[in-house]
Amino acid sequence: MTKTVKDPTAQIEAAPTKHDGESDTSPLHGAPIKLSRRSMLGTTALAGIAGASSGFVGGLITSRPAHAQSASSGNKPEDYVAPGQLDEYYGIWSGGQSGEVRILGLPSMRELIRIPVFNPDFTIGWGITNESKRVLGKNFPPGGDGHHPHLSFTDGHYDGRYIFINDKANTRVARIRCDIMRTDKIIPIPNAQSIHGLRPQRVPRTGYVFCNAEFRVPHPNDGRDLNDPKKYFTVYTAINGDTMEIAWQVLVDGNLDNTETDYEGKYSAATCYNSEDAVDLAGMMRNERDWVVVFNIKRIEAAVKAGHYKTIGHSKVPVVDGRHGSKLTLYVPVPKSPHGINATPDGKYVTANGKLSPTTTVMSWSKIDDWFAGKLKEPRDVVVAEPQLGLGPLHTAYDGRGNAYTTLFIDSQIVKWNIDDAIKAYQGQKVNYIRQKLDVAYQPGHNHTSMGETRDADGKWLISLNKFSKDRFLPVGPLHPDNDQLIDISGDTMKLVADAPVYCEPHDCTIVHRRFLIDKVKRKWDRGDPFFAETVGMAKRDGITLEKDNKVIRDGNKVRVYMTSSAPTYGLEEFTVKKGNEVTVVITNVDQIEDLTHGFCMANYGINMEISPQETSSVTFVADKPGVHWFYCTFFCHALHLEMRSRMLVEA
Ligand code: CUK
Ligand code: CUA
Repeated sequence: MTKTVKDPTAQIEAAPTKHDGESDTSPLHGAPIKLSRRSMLGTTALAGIAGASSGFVGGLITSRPAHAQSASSGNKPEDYVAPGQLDEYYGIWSGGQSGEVRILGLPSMRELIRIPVFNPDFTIGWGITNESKRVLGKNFPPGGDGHHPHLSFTDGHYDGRYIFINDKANTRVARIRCDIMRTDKIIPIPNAQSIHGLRPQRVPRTGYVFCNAEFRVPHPNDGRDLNDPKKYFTVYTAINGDTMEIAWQVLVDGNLDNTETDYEGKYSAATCYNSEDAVDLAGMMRNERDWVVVFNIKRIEAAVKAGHYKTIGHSKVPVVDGRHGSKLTLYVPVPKSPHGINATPDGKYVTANGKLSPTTTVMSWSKIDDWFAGKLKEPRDVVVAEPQLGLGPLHTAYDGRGNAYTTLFIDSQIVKWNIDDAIKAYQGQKVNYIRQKLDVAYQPGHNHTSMGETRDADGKWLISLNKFSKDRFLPVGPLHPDNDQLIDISGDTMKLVADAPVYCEPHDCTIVHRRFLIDKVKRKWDRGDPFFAETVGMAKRDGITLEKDNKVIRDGNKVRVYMTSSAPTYGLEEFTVKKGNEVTVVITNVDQIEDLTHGFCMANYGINMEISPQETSSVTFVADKPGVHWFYCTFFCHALHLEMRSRMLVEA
């Protein structure tokens, strides 16, 4: 991932937005707010937009020529990070359909490392080594579709323990250890199909990891009720983030899209874009309002404890009923097919972005308290603002100074707006809450501010994750990279700073100040690390001291080969096995020097793995090809790196 120069074409549209032809009172609103004509898209128009597989995107964006920046000013761009300097922020990027997580440095947007999660990876041997197979499971699917990487919290601050991410493709959730930046758990979610939204509990800590199953399916989904969508359901899931076991699930009405949690540990909430329970596009867009479901965590825990749950099929997970009428949930009607849901860092509000409505709905957590306490009549009474922002609002991020930044997918803009002013406008005051609209290139989905999903929101940087790059980069074939744009939000106006092409399709990211991670990240392995503890246990049973022994253990048809690696040699110059033997090679990198990684590649066996300083890695394969097979080091480790190779002799 390379960054490009500053974009001098950054357009700033003067606030306020013009509401041409203001005349209609929105039927979507509780309060009388004037909506512009173009916001009044009926279902037919929306169907046109959603259905236009070709024309709509190309038609709506105006292609801007890429301007090369003349470096004449001599000013360093805001994102300049000099050679040898460290970035101020870690960017935790979803790798989308690649199934990986990527770690970037910000503001440079330099890609630092990739963490294979749901995907096999030949570089480090993810999906090849025994250690990774224990995480992936035996018959792991070839990949995953990661959308939402989020760090664990303690009291609303990042605590640098874990990153969690969903797999929409194969209905799983993974955990990455921040200290080694390696995936350590992947679990399937039962009674569900397609895990989409994911958010760790903020307070008191993570705690729960909440995740949404997006697709409604029969329960159990074993061939019954195939064509009876009325019997389809979906569930909201709470995972115990410490054990990665499922704590409970909640049966809901409609589907689930994105999820969010509060700053008090009382509630989580999810958007629903299919309150219609439809199985076709037009049907899913029929209602003018869908809803946000709010989950009352204490009440759900009490219901589980009291045994007020059922189980589904073979799963033992307690499933409580949170459908309409349940005391465990609150359904807030919200226009229209809402998508992103984001809590403000002051802990007061949560916004649901309208997607097919030009509005964002702002709800108050304390009013949600009141509703559950029976003090409010209507679910909509928890709404405190519903600003009209522009077309296709998807996600909102915050600067910690009372401003919100919402992506407008259809308008291809980021709109900056003020939360307090939006609340005043909802109460009928004449205030302009729009601060600025900034064109982005093109069609943004998620955005994220530096530290913006924590109490430590610092309002310095905003990332716009754009789905289309069109003409912004050198052409590289029919598949274009996405374009992640870095925006400086430290001043009164947003300033576009850099374009960063990325391999498709990072839906989401988080931006973490380095002070929350830099001291937690290990620079070499601890010999006692649980990641390879099972392999250490096997060696112990074989009477092997991994740090010094170079030995072959024969155990019937099984052969275990233990060796060290130390630049530029393996501990064994050769080992001999018989054709058909099941061979396990265990390598311990005894080098102590930071960054001195070795590899192990067995020629013509499809095997490669990484062994970083003080790490033990192992791989098991059947020696099915007789002959001489050189194994060699794949990480350039020494002037004699090419000579770091030995032989496996396979007897016929
Ligand atoms: S979702 Cu993709 S742009 Cu999976 Cu968070 Cu909104
Ligand atoms: Cu060891 Cu190259």
